[in-house]
Amino acid sequence: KILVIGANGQIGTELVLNLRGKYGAEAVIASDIHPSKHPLITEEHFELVNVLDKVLLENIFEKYQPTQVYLLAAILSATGEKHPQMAWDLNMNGLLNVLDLAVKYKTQKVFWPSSIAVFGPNSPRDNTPQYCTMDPNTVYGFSKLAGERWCEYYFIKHGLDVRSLRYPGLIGWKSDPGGGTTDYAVNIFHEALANNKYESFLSAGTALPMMYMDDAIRATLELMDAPADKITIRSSYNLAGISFTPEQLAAEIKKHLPDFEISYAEHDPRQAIADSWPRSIDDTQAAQEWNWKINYDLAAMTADMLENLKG
Ligand code: VAH
Repeated sequence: KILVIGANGQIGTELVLNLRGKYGAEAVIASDIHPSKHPLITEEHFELVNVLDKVLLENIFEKYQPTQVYLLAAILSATGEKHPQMAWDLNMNGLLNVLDLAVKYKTQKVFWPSSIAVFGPNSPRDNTPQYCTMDPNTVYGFSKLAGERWCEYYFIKHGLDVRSLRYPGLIGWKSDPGGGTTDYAVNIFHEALANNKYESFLSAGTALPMMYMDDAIRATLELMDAPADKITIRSSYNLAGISFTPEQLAAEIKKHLPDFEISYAEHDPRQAIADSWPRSIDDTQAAQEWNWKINYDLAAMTADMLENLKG
């Protein structure tokens, strides 16, 4: 059985759908703290669980003896700044509960997402390398940095085969993002189609590393399928996708919706978060060690998003 914790989230939803497509619905147990509202994820093969309730979580491990666990439950950057203690507690103790139970129940592989949010104001801003100064100043960012250290620690001390990717901002149409700083790049598509306009909470020139969800899910499955001896990084791999600004994304959307207009809000707290992150990422190791390569550039992503969202 494969257990996906955080199945209602932006990534969790897509992972459940993809893993069930690959292994069959009954092979993938979806779990989250609330029932699923997604039309394709019913209460069948679904367990209500709070990843912070270790006793309840252990019952799930006992019941399903999962061979793989994907932990996607987390509080993202913007929400984390509104509720710092809650973000630290969920992001850190949720991970520690899963790592501990994965060792106890001999789970073969664990996936845990890190983020480009582990970099900070003094990290190189362009083509940010795998190893460099990392001084994240959001709770989300340093919870992910600490989480990377714990993942590597459990690999070294317990031999746990835990694998991780530093996801950029992810853009998809099957699920909605929640509480992130990169969410503008998803919201813009919905509003462009509904109202032909969108007010961006990030300034026109704010470049951020981004990736189409199809690429991010494929990267995850390719990493998880790679032979263990090919994996040399047990903290988390840099993963580069596309890098663009709200202005560039708006211009690409206008190629399909000529009347679309973007405007820019001032003084949104998410601007400071975005300004502390890299503009682009270097993912040489992922390319060399498990042949990572993206399929979707900005034009292809925009066309696919609009095609699938226009209904
Ligand atoms: C966020 N979507 O905005 C997440 C992600 C790199 C950004 O970690 O917080």
